[in-house]
Amino acid sequence: MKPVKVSPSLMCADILDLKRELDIFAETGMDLLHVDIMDGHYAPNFTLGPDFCRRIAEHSSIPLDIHLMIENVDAFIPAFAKVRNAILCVHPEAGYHPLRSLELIRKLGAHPAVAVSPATSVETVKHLLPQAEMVCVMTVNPGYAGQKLIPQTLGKIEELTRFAEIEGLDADIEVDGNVSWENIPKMLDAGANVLVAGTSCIYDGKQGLKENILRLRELIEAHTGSS
Ligand code: S6P
Ligand code: MG
Repeated sequence: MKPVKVSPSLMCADILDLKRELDIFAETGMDLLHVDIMDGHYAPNFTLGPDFCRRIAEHSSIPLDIHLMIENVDAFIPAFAKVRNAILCVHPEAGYHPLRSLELIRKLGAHPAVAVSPATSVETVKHLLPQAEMVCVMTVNPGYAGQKLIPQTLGKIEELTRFAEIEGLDADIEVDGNVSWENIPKMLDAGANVLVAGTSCIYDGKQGLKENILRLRELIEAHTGSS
């Protein structure tokens, strides 16, 4: 199994205390920083944008994992591709030619990734995987933090894991949505190796951020034998 990576969701961060939280992520060795971008059309909410991403990348050396839940994504890829060493993740059902979007991301020097919404079939992304470095399996509907896991999405992680193995593809498999203490073991068993950490684990408010990150590390280690 690949080493498990953690990608804290900045949508869940305390915006007034962001610098301290970014320093905790550096200190605790977080692998990626998950940034949700929404447009009020494809996703029914508004969150962060390219200026926010650029500012974060100036302060933190952790690569950004930018989740583009937006329509007309090709028009915005150039702005996000300016962020150093970023993963740009697109939704195939939000545009007409997702392969073209992935190629544009690569051409502009960023890392292409593709997301699967809960109601999107794995078949749709199978044809995109050779051009993607990561596939993000959404286990909640796009739009909000704090939602409940849609159970049938776990089977999609398994399906993609098997497909990647059979085809010899090296894409990381990320899981996004209700990545909770209870759900993490099932997600890892299904084959996910990148966990988006939000209000269900590191931002659960029950302990401090640092304590929760250490708890998450321990859970991953106990479950996989690696941290
Ligand atoms: C949802 C978004 C996610 C959330 C994440 C929050 O549209 O793509 O990345 O930020 O799900 O985590 P949680 O634990 O509150 O579900
Ligand atoms: Mg997300």
